[in-house]
Amino acid sequence: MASKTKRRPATEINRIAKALDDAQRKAAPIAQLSSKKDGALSLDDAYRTQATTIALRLKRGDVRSGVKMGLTSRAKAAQMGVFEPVYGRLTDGMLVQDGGSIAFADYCHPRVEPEIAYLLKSSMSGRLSPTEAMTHVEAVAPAIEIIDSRYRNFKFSLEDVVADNTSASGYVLGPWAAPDVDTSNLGMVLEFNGRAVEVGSSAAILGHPERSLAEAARFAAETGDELQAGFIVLAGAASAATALTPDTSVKLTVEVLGSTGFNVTG
Ligand code: 0L1
Ligand code: MG
Repeated sequence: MASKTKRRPATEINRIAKALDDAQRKAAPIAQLSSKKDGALSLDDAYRTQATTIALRLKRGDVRSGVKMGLTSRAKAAQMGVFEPVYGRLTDGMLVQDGGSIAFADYCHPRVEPEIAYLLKSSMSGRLSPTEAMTHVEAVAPAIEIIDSRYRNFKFSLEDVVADNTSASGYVLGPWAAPDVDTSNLGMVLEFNGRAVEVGSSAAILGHPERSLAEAARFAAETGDELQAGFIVLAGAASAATALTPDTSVKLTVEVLGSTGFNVTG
């Protein structure tokens, strides 16, 4: 990830990471980094900032639980005006139990995305084909990602959103299935209070969610991260994201794989 922008000193990366971490904990969005004079980061520095925000979570007791791919479908990229897949990091503190609840007030402006999750049985890194990547997979599940930008108005540049851990905020996992399920073109329905808000196919995730899985291994190698056995890989959204509302029951059903969901309290 070469860049012409000067590499920022660690003190500056730490300051930006702390501002994003504070915004997340206080549910109080901040101005986009790129909107400030000299605020724009290189992509390298954005990934360094992301790693630093995760280090702050780990210091508070979270444990790394996996990674996520973002901006993987055309609908999603068009919604945000950012046309490049991105990579973020998950911790166990972000896991919302299947059937559990979150409080709307704990978030800046949360949205949800219908996704597919893979559970790794062995570590992987570097340039792998989707078939090679699948040899590291223990199981596959329907998943909902909760995203929440720490920037005002949910607006950002590519570098802004990478620094903000690609808006990663929460994830919900459905039942695990054997990895030989063909995930290339599964119907996906996201419902709010029993009403369909997004209908799509897993094929919208980079053409095949297994391609996104392989991309995660490449991103890990390029950003100095590690994909370990036991990690979850969220392959990315099959559609645009839908804004959450208080007092909402959210359910995702993925053909063959089954359903998962959670509730939003007011
Ligand atoms: O998971 C995603 O696709 C989100 C990536 C970052 C863009 C956003 O926050 O919408
Ligand atoms: Mg996502």
